[in-house]
Amino acid sequence: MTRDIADHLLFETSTETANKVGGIYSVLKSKAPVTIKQYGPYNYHLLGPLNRNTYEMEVDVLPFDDVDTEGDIDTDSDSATPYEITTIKRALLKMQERGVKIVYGKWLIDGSPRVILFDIDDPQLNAQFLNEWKKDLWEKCGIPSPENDFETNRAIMLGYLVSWFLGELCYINKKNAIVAHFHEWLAAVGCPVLRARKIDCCTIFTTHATLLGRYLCAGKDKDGNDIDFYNNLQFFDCDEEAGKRGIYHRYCIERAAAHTCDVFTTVSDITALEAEHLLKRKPDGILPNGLNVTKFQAVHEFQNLHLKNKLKINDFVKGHFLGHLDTIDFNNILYIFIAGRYEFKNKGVDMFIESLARLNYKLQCAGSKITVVAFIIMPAENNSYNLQTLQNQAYVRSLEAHIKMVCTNLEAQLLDYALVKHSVPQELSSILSTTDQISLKKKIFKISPSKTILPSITTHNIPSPNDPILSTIRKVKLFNNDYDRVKIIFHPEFLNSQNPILPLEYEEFVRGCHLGVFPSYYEPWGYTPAECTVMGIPSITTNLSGFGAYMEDLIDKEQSSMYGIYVVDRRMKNGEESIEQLVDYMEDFCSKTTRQRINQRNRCERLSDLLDWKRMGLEYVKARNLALKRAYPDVFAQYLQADDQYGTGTPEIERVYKVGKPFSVPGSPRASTNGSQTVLMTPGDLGTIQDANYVDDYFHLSMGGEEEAESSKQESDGK
Ligand code: G6P
Ligand code: 1S3
Repeated sequence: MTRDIADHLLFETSTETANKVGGIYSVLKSKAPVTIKQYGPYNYHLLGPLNRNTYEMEVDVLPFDDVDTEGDIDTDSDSATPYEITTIKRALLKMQERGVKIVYGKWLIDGSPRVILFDIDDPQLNAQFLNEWKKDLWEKCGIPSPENDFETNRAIMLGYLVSWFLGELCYINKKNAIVAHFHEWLAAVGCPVLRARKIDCCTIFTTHATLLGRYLCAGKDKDGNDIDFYNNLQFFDCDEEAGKRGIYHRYCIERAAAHTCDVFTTVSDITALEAEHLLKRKPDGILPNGLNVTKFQAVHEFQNLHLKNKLKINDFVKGHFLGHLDTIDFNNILYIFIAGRYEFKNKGVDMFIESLARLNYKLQCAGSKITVVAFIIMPAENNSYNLQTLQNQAYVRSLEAHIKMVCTNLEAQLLDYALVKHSVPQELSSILSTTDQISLKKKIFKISPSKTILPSITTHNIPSPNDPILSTIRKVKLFNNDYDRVKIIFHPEFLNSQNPILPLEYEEFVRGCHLGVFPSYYEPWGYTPAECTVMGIPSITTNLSGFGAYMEDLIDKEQSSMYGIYVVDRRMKNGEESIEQLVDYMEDFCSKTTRQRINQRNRCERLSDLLDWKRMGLEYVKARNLALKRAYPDVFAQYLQADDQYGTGTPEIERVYKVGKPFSVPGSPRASTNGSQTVLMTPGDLGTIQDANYVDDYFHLSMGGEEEAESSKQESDGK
């Protein structure tokens, strides 16, 4: 059957669609504007499970029963409900008739993409279908699923519902080609099922981490030693390793998705290598993660934000270190942090703490006057805030409020004094009323902070006696003593502006800090350092993280620290050497003057274009084109011929986006940010989507290119 591949429909499926969990939510959300720009409002939908507790905050619900369920569908693009939407709604209605509960609506984010959320937790639906589908998955795809793996059961429910929907749609909609893109194994059961059912659509699977990779990196070998993952990639017996960890069935789903999709991708070179060995298929290319970069009108604005938010962190630190503030100079203080999901080894928290202890020692030996406050923001089991933290913060806030009140009185007294005496009072007591003096004294002495109680290393009560972070802090003896130049604060919850002790959104907190430190061992991409970069905050990462390796490929090694991009080598160096390198980077950072830090932040922020979806999104476009080409080679070839108006074999729009110069040669940073139309390609071995490297493989790459071409022309014309 001939389907229109240029006017295709795109469906992206993930468990994080309109459901904030982790990195994939950030990918989908930040990518939405460029995807909508390419597809318009009707050709792009995101699918996922319904989170009954939160969907109302995420989605503007729309009706889908407002279309006729019988008769021909108007293909006129000007009709009230476009053909694409009518067919989608009809498919949903068919499913609803059979008892599936569905929420259809617009995701309340930039770009407002449409979402379809299936209630996979509905007990009735589970009772009706789960066992049947599990049996089918075994019989048709050879994938086993044990009785009580809740997560796998949900993955199966989602996979079958998505396949059902796409099957219905293909039957109703005979016009548009369909691209189904699945993110991560949890959402990827649809890949093998669609293939087994021979549904007329093409599929892409993107793995954002492999199951086995994550487990192996975090685990120990049989002798209790850390597993040397990257040097043994090719030697793992994957079935056995998955079996030993009780995840064989999940691994089967992941591997089946990788092998049954038309185009297999991942987010970085390092994860591609891992996938090739652990999932036994070399990815067709890399889809690196971008960000939706918003630029300030004035360059200095982000610097002002740094100062504003730093002052808020200062307020918190004043409370936390109450009784010890005489040992902290707020003109000489640096805030550094690590943040993310609590994966002690994978996220490099072990290395972070060890290097902090060494930095502390070095700063002490050098007689440094600097104070480094290192925050660890990682959710861990806790029983709310500890008393000391709450009391200290409450005391500082109430003293602050009281002083504000006294100052109001003081203004009037000062005015009177100046008018009457025509001079400046030499002593505060000469203008401060006795009542105010007494009340202030009482307030100040209400809490006499004890010097003997050290500032807490955690803000919360953490019940586990073996918490890895606390145990390691104890081991390296970073106890926030007065003589310590490096202080540590473990905040075992994500931040938000309602937080009673540190009322900041995560973004505000990052802006207020000086340096993010993310020495990950297992990090397929790593949004945290990327986010730092677009906010102009320097960061340290590793060449085992997708982001770190990506930046290392783009910026000359000798120059990268000037841009605030420090990459620790955890791949070729041993653990000890990597820690020393991390300490050196932090020490180097501590030696900078304020001016140097300001300049570094400016340079860092200028890199944000490298991470913008406007560039990164192109790899997604290529992946979809490659999928269409593989699924419909003849139609694809015909389309290209028809599109070749200039007889050059290159469709016009695509030419605008061709890469200007190879990445191996230019100076640093290696991609032009001067508004030219060249597109950044994914660096590295695998690089850009394979097979799709030829001009003939592209068509319809419009992502606002014309607009951009015009605006950069205007810029160069000086308009
Ligand atoms: C921003 C502000 C400056 C301030 C500086 C402090 O750049 O615009 O006014 O001096 O932050 O930087 P620091 O690295 O010392 O926090
Ligand atoms: C994964 O989330 P994670 O923190 O478990 O996907 C993210 C989005 O692609 C990626 O940034 C991260 O490195 C992966 O590990």
